Amino acid sequence: MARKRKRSLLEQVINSPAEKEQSTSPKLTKYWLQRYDLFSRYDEGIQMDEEGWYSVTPEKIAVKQAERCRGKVVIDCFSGVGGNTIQFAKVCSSVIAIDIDPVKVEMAINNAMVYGVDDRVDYVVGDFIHLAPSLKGDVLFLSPPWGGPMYNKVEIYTLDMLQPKDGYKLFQIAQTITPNIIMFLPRNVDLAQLEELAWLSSPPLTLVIEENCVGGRIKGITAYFSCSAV
Ligand code: MGP
Ligand code: SAH
Repeated sequence: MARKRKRSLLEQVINSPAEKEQSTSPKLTKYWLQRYDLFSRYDEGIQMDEEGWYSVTPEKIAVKQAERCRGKVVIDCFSGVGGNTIQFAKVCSSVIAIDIDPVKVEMAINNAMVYGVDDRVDYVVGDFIHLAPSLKGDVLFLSPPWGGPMYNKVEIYTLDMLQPKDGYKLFQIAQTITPNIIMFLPRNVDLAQLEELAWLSSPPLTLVIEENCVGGRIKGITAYFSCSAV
């Protein structure tokens, strides 16, 4: 149903005052200044909302994460406005993109259209936690809400701070689908907890941790869990 509205949505975005609003809202200015790091094709009609601005994975990072999933069936469990979904669509055999917020899904479809990959993604509006028992895929990508832009006010970000469930629960649910799990997490995340997740799994999982930088600044940490090379 969401797909039917994609063309009109794209036209509205291109012609709307959204760009002006986004550039003048003080709390979003910092992100707007980074707009081309977030989406290199930003000027071609990319659509964002407030949560989208502060949560989207910068394009360069999303490209790298997607490269690890080349040729696989990927489930983007918290797809937001589609920063990761677009890059998965370019290199993966298929992509399921899930978000609980229908507005985000509309924006993600629009944004995938900008990149010419909208027909390579199956979009689902829904709660990942409820959908999990019916999902099948090779790789699960988790970039859940971190609790807003204040996530970095604590020295060490612990996994229980993740939403909509704590990181242990999210990981446990993910493992019922596949052991190949990728988590995009705050730069101040407790690395010892990630190691614990890997070695407490049965059988223990391989863990690769990647620090993700843009313009020399660390933006986040990607944890790649697998029972074999992903
Ligand atoms: P940031 O720390 O808010 O921005 O988010 P920045 O520019 O690094 O701020 P600085 O002033 O500290 O330099 C950095 C990156 O983290 C964003 O670009 C998003 O990719 C990611 N991110 C931030 N938040 C709050 C979330 C979130 O809630 N969920 C997800 N999945 N990613 C987030
Ligand atoms: N990786 C995305 C950003 C994800 S932000 C990008 O690059 O654009 C986290 C997203 O999780 C938000 O869009 C929020 O709506 C969604 N979300 C929150 N709870 C959810 C749930 N239970 N199931 C699915 N999506 C959820």
